[in-house]
Amino acid sequence: MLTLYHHLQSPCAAKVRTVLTEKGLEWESRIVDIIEKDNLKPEYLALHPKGLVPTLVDNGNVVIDSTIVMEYLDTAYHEDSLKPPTAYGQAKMRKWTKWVDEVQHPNWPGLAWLILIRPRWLAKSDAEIAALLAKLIDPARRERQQRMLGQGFTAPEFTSAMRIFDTSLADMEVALAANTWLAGDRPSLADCAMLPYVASGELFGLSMMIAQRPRVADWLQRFKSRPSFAVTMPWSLEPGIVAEVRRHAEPAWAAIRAA
Ligand SMILES: N[C@@H](CCC(=O)N[C@@H](CS)C(=O)NCC(=O)O)C(=O)O
Repeated sequence: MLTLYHHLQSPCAAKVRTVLTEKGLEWESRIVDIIEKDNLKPEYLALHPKGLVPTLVDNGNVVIDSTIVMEYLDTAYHEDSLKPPTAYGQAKMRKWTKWVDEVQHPNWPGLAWLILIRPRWLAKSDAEIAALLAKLIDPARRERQQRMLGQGFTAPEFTSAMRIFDTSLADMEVALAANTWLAGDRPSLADCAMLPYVASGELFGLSMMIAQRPRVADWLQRFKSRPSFAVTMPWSLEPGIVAEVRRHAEPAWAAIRAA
């Protein structure tokens, strides 16, 4: 039995949901509320010592770190492989998963945290916020969240996130000129890794940046017509949530337009 501990708005968890669905695997869902920091409760830390989502448990075997989880699933359940058949194709695929792990994801909170989490934290009392921050294990994460909470869209993390997202889209446009999907002519773990970021970017209101890259726009449309999309990004299909997200993102785009 496969059990996934995850959160609907976590792109790392969304990567794994895409793989599970693309491969037609059955799995049990356990939502971990990362906004209220349930990920830092002892029972979850026993599974994932860094207190991050996602965590996959497969018949008692615990697998953490979304790229490792994706690779694990594709190897353990090898039918309908999401790895390109050639060594070169796999090298191209891992270029993308490495980019996501090392650059795209570490810079993502400058957009996602500000839009999805900050508004909910701002509704809390100082004591409640202090208690949430105190739970964080990683001092760098605590410092970053504190800064973004205070500075909002003027935080340096916002500028970096926009720059990195733009680089991702530009590189994707180049890759998609050579192949239908990022690492070949079939969807692979590379596509599963980038999907949550591009789809969330569109949801946040960055459609113009995507539209400037017609191949990326087409890639996103193709993904949206696959059954995995509703499982990858279920929250993006609920009009109430979309409207709320857009409302929280609006100050960012207003600042950019004014500049
Ligand atoms: N390298 C990890 C990163 C996981 C990660 O950053 N997870 C975020 C959500 S996308 C999280 O759990 N955040 C909780 C927190 O910041 O307290 C992976 O790929 O799984």
